[in-house]
Amino acid sequence: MAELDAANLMKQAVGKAAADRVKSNTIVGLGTGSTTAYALEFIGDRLKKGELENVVGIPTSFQAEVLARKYGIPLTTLDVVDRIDIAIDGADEVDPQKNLIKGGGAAHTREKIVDALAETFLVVVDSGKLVDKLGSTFLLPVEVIPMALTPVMRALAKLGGKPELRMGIKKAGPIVTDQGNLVIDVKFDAIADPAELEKTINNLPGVLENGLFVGVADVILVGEIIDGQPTV
Ligand code: ABF
Repeated sequence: MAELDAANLMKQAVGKAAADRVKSNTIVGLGTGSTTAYALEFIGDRLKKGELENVVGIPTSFQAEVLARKYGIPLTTLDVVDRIDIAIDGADEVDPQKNLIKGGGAAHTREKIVDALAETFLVVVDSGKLVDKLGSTFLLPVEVIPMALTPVMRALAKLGGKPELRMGIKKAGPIVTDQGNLVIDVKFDAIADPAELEKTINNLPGVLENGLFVGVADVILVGEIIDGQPTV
């Protein structure tokens, strides 16, 4: 097996730390992205070893659903459960108030539903995701229904952003979300009031959800390399 680089060693360490916090007899929100993928793998390992029993997952994306099946995590839906005990999910940026930008995987709409419902939302990131102000390194993703693309792009520009339609591999066509919608990535130079911007963007007709997660995260697990060793 290929050796992991530093970024992946941090992701693996933080994924394991998150999986270790999952308890038996719980309903777990299963996030999206490469860091969470390690957590799902370790949850699957613990289930196989019998360290964990009666854990069911609620996936935040088709990607999470596929990985959960691969790692043997039983799945359920929001129609049949009355709670989510813990959600584990990644982020693209984390500020000192635990506010997040998510949506680099185009899954933020379902992620916000699941993560916000969880009793504990555990965010798994490597240290490169920590910022003083949201928007300083990452573009803000906005999921929009296709017929509203142009008016929403104009409205985002009026709010001071630089909007761009997210394209797929080789720029052959736009990325399409699990809901059949499009994603606009918006450059804002450091977001002064994330709570206000989250609400303002979600009020634009045609916007389904944006990637600002304000006041949703409970615990941030950060993977770092200290003295050459991956540490959480
Ligand atoms: C999802 O995956 C997203 O909301 C976030 O955009 C991304 C983080 O991915 P990774 O862990 O691969 O950096 O959690």
